[in-house]
Amino acid sequence: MTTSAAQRALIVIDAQYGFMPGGGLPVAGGDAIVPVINRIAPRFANAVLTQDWHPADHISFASNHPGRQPFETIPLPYGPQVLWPTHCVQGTRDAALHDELRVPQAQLILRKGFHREVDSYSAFMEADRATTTGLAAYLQARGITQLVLCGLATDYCVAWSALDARAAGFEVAVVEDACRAIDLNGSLAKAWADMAAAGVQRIQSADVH
Ligand code: VGL
Ligand code: ZN
Repeated sequence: MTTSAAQRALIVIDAQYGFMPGGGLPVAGGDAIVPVINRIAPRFANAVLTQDWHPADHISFASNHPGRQPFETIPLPYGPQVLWPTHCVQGTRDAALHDELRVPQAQLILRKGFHREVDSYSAFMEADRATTTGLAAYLQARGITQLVLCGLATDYCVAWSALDARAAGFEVAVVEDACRAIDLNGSLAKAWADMAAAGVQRIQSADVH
């Protein structure tokens, strides 16, 4: 299938200090993705950046569950929830996009995870699997059909976004070397398997033309 440049968008997931070394929920090598994203970004006429954007009392923070530790899983009304260290609190430096990220043509900065009682790994659907962020409708309204995803973390926000993008009918590729993973209890291998099963293409930055 041929797709014009106008029908394609780069989606940069959560390239925030909170997921980089020194951040609230540091991902190993998280900052190494910035130059890779900067290299591929000029290829895209359309780009969307996302920001994990939590209130301080967010339900996903272990600190808001007395007696619980980060990386434990608890049951919530919408399903199991991993408890995370406090990260990407609204308006803090931890929630800011990396200063060296260069995607000046980005048209939308989408924030997610702002509902206190629901997490949102995906840029499309919150963890209750019912509340939309509006991103699919936005992209569809703009005639965009093909998405190239990168960012943090491969096995959480990137993978959930890629799967929801497929479910919404987009063609989806994930740029592996422009992502880094948390890899909690086999989550990275599972994420790639789930993405492959859903028809997500696994590509490298050198494949982006
Ligand atoms: C993420 C865990 C919690 C991510 C966000 O961006 O992958 N992971 N919040
Ligand atoms: Zn989060």
